Amino acid sequence: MNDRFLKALQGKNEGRPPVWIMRQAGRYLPDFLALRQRFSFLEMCHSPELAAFTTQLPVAQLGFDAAILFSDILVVPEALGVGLQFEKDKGPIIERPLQKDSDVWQLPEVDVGESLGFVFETIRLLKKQLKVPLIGFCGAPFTLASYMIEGGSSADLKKTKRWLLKEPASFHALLQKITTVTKEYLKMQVQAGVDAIQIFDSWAQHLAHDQFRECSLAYLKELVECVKDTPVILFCRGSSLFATQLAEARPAGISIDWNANMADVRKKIPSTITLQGNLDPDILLASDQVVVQEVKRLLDRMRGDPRYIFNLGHGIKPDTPVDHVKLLVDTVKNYA
Ligand code: 1CP
Repeated sequence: MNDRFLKALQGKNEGRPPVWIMRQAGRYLPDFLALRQRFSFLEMCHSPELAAFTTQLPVAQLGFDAAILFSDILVVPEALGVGLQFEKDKGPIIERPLQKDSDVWQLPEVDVGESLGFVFETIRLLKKQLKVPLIGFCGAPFTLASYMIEGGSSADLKKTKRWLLKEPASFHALLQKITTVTKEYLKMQVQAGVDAIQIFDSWAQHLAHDQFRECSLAYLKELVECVKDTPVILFCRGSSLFATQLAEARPAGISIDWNANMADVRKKIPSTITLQGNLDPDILLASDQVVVQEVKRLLDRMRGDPRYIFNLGHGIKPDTPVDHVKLLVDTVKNYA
């Protein structure tokens, strides 16, 4: 078992850092795109065999030091009964978005073992075959609430922010409901065998300082605490700004977006917390030479840090050439 990734989360890594990248299992991979000609994205998520196969693809083909489960953060809203579809080139659609307080009170009780059983089955299949650690994941309550209110992706989260400012009681009731289901979901991912968890708060950058504390951090803390024997990595867009607040939740790691200088972030974050990140994903769209130069620049910056994991500052872009991903991985692995 390659345990470089887990060692870095324990502060015990030696030599070159471990490497994996956010959204490594889909999007840009030719074999994934070929499967998508035959199956819809949700069919792939719901089928443990297809999801397990897709999870291991980038590890087998590109040599990452960790696998991330092939699934989506939106399977939790789906389990909460709001209806989920993915439309080509439009992204996710929530069929019955929440519009008023009573929609929150009417959300159903969820039997997590039953409604998300396909995820746990995928994990069990993967644990039999993987030779690298498996990262489970979920969306943060704030990000999931925003999809459930906006009905899909949104550039400004206008409806969500209006709700949180006008009706804080029902907004927090919604966050608490999502948190309760997600805690169960994470505990069951751990029972099924994941080695670490990453929590994605992809839309947190829309929050002001105090809103972040109240609507994001408070619930992230609950999630980190509910799986205390399993390392948790927190990511949000805006993490270079919110890093010191995220550290208060005492996660094993924080994944930093590409706006910050990682060495500067390191100085502000307790040495008991691992840092992950933070190459700008657009660099992978540049020339071979620029890819190598920028990967090395980041490696030099974090040289010798036993608590560093090489990653991007956000998910890989769909049009990224696979050769550049391979070049990134090889450059990290050959770094002495
Ligand atoms: O790609 C992988 O490595 C597989 C696992 C994975 C993960 C970790 C997928 C598959 N989605 C996610 C997380 C996820 N999903 C996030 C958090 C990470 C991030 O910020 O990038 C978010 C916000 C989503 C929601 C989502 N699902 C979007 C984003 C839309 C938006 O609002 O900007 C999209 C396009 C999806 C669909 C999706 N999820 C995953 C894949 C491979 C796809 C593409 C589906 C297709 O082929 O049509």
